[in-house]
Amino acid sequence: MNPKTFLLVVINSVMFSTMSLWGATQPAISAGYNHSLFLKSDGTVWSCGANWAGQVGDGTFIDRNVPIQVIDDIVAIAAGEMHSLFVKTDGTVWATGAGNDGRLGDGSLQDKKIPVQVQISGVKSVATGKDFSLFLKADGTVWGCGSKSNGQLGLSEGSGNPSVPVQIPISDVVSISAGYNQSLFLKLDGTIWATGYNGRYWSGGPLGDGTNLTVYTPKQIMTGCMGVSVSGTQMGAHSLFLNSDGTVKSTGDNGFGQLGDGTRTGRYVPVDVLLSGSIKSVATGAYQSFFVKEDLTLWACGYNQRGELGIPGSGQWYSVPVQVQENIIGVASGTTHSIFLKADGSVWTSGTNDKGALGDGSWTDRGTPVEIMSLAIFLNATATDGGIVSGNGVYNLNDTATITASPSLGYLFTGWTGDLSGSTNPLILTMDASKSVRANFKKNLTDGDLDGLTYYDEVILHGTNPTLKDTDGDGFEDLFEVNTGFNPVLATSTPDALSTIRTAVEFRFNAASGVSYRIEGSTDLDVWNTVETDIIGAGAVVTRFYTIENLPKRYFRARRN
Ligand SMILES: [Ca+2]
Ligand SMILES: [Ca+2]
Ligand SMILES: [Ca+2]
Ligand SMILES: [Ca+2]
Repeated sequence: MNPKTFLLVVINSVMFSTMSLWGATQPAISAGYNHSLFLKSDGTVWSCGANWAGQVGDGTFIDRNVPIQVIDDIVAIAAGEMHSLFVKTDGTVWATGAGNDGRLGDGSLQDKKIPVQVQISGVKSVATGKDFSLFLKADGTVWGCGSKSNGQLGLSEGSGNPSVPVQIPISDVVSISAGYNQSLFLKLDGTIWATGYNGRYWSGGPLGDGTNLTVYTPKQIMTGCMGVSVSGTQMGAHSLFLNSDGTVKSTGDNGFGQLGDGTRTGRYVPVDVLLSGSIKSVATGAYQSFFVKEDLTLWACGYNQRGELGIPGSGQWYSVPVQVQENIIGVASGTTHSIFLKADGSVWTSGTNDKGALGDGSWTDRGTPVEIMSLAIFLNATATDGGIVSGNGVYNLNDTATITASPSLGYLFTGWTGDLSGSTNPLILTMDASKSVRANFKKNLTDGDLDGLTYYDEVILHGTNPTLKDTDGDGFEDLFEVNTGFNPVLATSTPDALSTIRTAVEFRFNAASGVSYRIEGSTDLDVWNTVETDIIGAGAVVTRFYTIENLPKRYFRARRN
């Protein structure tokens, strides 16, 4: 098979969904057919791999096996078959690589070896298919350019491919994914819509509408979703749908088990991926599928031709997802190479490397992921019960971070553990490395007003004033009211001052038959006075009741006479 017919296409711009942005760009990775893009938190993009059409964007057509900085001020990236797209912070888009079919969107059909401006603005993310590009604007509209021959731009059949972006008939879109010649859209309401080529009869339907019919205008496929990814080749394509409940469905080509349903049967209607546990993001490669769980373990199924699943391999396939990595927050996969982004910001690559797509400085395939660079440093702050912490995020080297612990009512902040110590709060630190920090809280057990109730008891349990012994001013202290079942914050709920209270203690001992005993009492355990004497035992328990009224402390004992 001609490798060019393998064409892939990738994904994954969905990552870091749980992290807030604090002045730095969210790092991102993207894998093309045989090249790789890396977006650092400082907004620079680094690129390596196949460069025959200028897709690396370094001003040459020379393959690169070490990432080279090609553009800056970037917030989103996408690597296609032979072209690359970059979204700047100002919403403009820049493109490099193969220009035929108009996929670069600059109005030309020429290849470019350095990024040129696309004729569009207001863009927040991009996706790349084989020979077309998708642009998601901040207003929820989607635009496209390049090949439309298979319906991938949601436009009717007819001659002429747009070489500048044209609007696709869909709105309220929050996420886009492009396959070989398919386009999928996630709308704000959780529905997924699809348009484009829908597979051959043997390879399943990547659009998941139950047919193999090409779709020329976006069509609703799913509801209740929070993520989507599609990839494929000329031979077939498959899609993953991430449901809002953390489960995943799949459809399309299943030649290597990439649908994860335990079979190698192509599907036309979405089926359940056999993976339990809450999944937070999904990604697809040409013949592989990836699932990142909430616990940051990475699971994969499909074809592991050269280690592209993230585990050593030489042609194995997996029809049920297996765990392949951990501490993963992002993954991108091309045809036979993959990129893994770990929670500490490090980037790892594996798979085919004949064009340098792994960026490890060699041209040698890697069956086991190799660390090649770092995209960012992270502050990962967590909190114990009793409070929250802010300052989480991604930073550039030597950025200043402010981390603040905020105790809940009734709790106190006790200090930092992990990579920080002490109890300074807020804490200002220099991010010289990724840090994991825990803010510790404890219940506030001080009793400032000396009423016998702790601060926690007063503000959380009883609603009383922690600086006032008698909150409601009814003449009874808070603790007294709590102990006697009255309402300490309601003056009309108050103990009856004239009520009679009688209390007694029961005193019992085993009296042996025929033995004489006496019972003594004491208030200090020192001086004992006889209370009763000449009690003759009968081999049974002797029981007495004594009042303690007006005698707040009395002890009793029985002795033999
Ligand atoms: Ca108190
Ligand atoms: Ca009080
Ligand atoms: Ca009171
Ligand atoms: Ca009261």
